Amino acid sequence: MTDAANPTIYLKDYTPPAWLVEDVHLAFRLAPTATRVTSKVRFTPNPDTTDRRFFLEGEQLTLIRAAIDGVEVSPTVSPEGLTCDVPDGPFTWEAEVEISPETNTALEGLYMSNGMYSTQCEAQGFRKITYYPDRPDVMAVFTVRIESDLPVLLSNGNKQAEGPGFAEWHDPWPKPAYLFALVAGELLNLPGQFTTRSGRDVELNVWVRKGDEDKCDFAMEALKKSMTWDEEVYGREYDLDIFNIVAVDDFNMGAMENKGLNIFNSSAVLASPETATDANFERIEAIIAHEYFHNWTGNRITCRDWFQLCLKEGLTVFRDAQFTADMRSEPVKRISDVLDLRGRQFREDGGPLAHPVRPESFQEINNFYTATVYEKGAEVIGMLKRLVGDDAYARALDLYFDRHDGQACTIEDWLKVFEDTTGRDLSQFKLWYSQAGTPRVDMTEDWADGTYTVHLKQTLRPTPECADKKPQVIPFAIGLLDRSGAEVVPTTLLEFTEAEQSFTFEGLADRPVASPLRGFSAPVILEREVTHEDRAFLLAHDTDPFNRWEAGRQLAKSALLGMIDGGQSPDQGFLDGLRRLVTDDSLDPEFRALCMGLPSEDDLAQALSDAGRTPDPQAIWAGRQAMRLAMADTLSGDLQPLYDRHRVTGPYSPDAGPAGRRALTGALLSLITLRDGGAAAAAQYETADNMTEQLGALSSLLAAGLGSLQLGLFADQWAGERLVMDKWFMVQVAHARPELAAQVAQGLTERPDFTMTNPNRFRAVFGALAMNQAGFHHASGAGYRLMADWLMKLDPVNPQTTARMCSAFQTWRRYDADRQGMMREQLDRIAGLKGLSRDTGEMVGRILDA
Ligand code: B3K
Ligand code: ZN
Repeated sequence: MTDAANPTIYLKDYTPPAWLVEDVHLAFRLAPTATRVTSKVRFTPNPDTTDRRFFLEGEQLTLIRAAIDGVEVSPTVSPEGLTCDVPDGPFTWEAEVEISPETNTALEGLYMSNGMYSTQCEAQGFRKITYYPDRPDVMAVFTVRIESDLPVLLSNGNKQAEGPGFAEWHDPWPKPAYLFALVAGELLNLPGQFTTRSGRDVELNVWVRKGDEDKCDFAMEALKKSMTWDEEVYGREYDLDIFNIVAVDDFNMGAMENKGLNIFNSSAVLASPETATDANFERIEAIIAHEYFHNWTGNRITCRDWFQLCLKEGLTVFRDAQFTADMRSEPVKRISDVLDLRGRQFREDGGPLAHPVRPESFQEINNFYTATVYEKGAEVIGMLKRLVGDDAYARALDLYFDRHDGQACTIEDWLKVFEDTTGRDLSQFKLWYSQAGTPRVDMTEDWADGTYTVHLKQTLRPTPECADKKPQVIPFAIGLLDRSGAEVVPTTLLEFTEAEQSFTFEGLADRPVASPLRGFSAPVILEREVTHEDRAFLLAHDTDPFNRWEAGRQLAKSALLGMIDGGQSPDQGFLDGLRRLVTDDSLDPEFRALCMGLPSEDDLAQALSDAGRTPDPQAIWAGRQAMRLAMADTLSGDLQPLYDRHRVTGPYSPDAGPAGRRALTGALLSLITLRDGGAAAAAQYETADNMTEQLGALSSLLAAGLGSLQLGLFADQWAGERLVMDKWFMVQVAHARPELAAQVAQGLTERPDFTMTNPNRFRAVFGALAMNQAGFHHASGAGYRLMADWLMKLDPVNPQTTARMCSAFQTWRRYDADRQGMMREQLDRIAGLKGLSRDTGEMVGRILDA
């Protein structure tokens, strides 16, 4: 779906900028509805092109005046920007514009949130601040003056002057406009200090609104750990005298890596034991690290154009995953990442929103900050590292930083450093960046005369950008075990490059048990015939922790599918295996908790659909409920003793050890609550001194159809805590029975503390509704209708968040004709909305068109 107002932009049309920027001076006179922005930009002709057209992007700006080399000019202004006659050689552009931060609810550009000014410029928000070449390959040195009566005035770089009512900042590192940031408000800071290994003293600050100052310590510690880790592991030091983090309540995503001034959704910074869960702490640590790591992978080396987004995002996600694995447990991190990848990225790759890791076209780039670009983008880096080895990876990265520092780069530049380091030809590997879809690998095995052979076959479904897919390079890690559980062939990396390929292992005494795709060495769907016994054997004995978990997962999945689709009763073999694992105190508690988690409703729907069946969301929900009851019964005598043994006592710590034990006791409590009428959960709720246990108890109760008393107590206790109340909104919708989910969500929107201008609150209700699969897909269609009603209300307020949430409908073709019809009707309604945003229009169009 494309039209004149929403043109499609193509990678193949890239041309270099006609004009480069040497430096920029910006001055802001802040006022809620009439902020004045003056800009002074020194332009020079780009020697790499003869194109001299002059166009500055600018949207929703009121131009007050413009001048070139001090002489007033009258540019031709359109809704997208302006053009004007310019000299042949270098010149100075000056402009003054007026903008209205207070009415900017889209949260892109300069906006106000609870009385503070904040910015979000990535990807194309700077053009809502002033006229400028708003593209990442124009990098410039920025100097910024802010005038306001507010006490705290921040921008990028180092502070060079301040006085009553103003501050001036200078960032010596050339950067694209998308990394510009400004914050002004009545903020308090938690100060900190870091000395880099070459001796630079860096002032650190976490800035928050009054009342939140007791929730910053963890973020500060996470920042220091990240700074140390990047020095130790990647040899990367921080490069300014100050590093500021600011928490903002109204924010479209997690956080933003603006140079020297990272701006965060308050949910990704603020944490105290009483208000944040273990999962929140872990997420905060990972996001702080992610944004900090962008200083090198994203800021010092940025993207030539937005099609190269994975260059910074895939690499930075990969780096933050390495960091978390080092800080916590490597297997647990890998398992969690694969769960997330399969849950979000495989779903995207398998439906109408599938796109390559490096997309080749878009209408609205904000729609491509996706699981594919981020998470599959990180998997691609992981595969590259596996293929070349750790040493070559480290050398290639050193070369990347040396060769490209200060540049705006492409995936070709990235792969070239690996080719130059290793002498490898990566042209086939590059297909991972251009072919959408999740490869399916079919595996069969042979055994004869001491030789074991594995036969692999890869297929990739056609997607709009390419019908005839070529085989990709798949690093396939495999180990072989004997029947005693000893490893007869340790983990070996097979380079699987053909459509079909066989690999042999000779000189074996007995037929081995294969442990394929260890550590999930490639983002593929592995299909193979494997006996129940072999899966149970791997669950008990695999030396690769990921595959041990995977074996349990596959057993759970086939047991559940047998119940949902085949009317079978819960598989006792699976239940007994699970019991052995859960009661084995030699195993990491968090690993055991992960093993207790069943495949999600959406995973099961996807599995059924892959097998050519039509998933029935209600039957899936009932199957999971029945399995959980069967787990509670099989583990019955073990549950309470295990819970008592692992319950953490003493002061709260968010470290991986105690957090892992709380994950296990939380999983146990949810089973106990299915059979004890809620007594244990009510007791935990009462005695909990931390949010993990308080919310865990509440969730267990709600999941068992109990907990109305605690729900009321919770709201009374936390009425003033925005982030805690988001959890309260969320759990009710998440655990609502399918036939009530839409009604519960609707009821919550009628509360005075529900608001559409805060994305966290909106997501708490409607993100949870989309996650509650049986509720969202309830046969009445109430879930679909409510979702569409609210997306249509949100679109004029905040197009970015609306567009993102449309993905709730991306799986519509999986379902029966009635549901398909109802979802289509809602998508058509959204598509027909008068004045629909480009963001939402593109998403709905893609979902419907495929
Ligand atoms: N780079 C930002 C994301 C910007 C999203 C714009 N819609 C955060 C991150 O990935 O670190
Ligand atoms: Zn990022």
